[in-house]
Amino acid sequence: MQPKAALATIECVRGDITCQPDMDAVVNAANAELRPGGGVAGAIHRAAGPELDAACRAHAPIAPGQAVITDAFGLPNRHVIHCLGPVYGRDHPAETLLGDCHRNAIALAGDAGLASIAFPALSTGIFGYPIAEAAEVAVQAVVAALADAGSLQRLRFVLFSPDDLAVFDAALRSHQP
Ligand code: AR6
Repeated sequence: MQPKAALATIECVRGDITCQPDMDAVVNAANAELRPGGGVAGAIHRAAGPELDAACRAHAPIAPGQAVITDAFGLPNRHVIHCLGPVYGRDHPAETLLGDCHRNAIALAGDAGLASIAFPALSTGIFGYPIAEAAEVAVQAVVAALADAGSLQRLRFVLFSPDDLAVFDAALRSHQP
């Protein structure tokens, strides 16, 4: 019988998703057309360069909850995994769609044999998802998905503000005492 693989570690840090050089993949809070846009998507496309925009064209458009993987070009990572989170109050059921983003991103990372992945707080900026609700959904989804995630050993949530970091830390503690 194969020994059961050790569970992946999950951590929360304050920082910029474009400055995570020790992660195999970073997740983009994308728009449906996978174009640069603002927030995380703007920062990722600026750091990756125009080749990322060109690579995204073949995959667009995507639907809420969906994830697609590309190379990372100028970013210090191997891949970008682009997720379209739900617009809060418009895309239903928001909790399922936000969970799907995390589950689908982890599945793509596992299929690509990646060891590490970093997520921003998907949907909590321009898309308006309240941070505490989003943290609960995100943490619950990744804890469950990592139990079956093959190669993945490390998962990181990268939060832009100290307040958002505190909220994600609390959600993580409540799921991993
Ligand atoms: N690193 C980490 N977190 C960041 C960064 C960064 N560089 N920049 C912003 N955040 P958002 P969404 C935080 O709006 O809500 C875009 O225009 C931010 O404080 O990027 O999913 C796309 O084109 C917030 O907590 O993503 C879409 O149209 C979180 O990341 C739309 O916005 C997500 O903010 C996607 O909206």
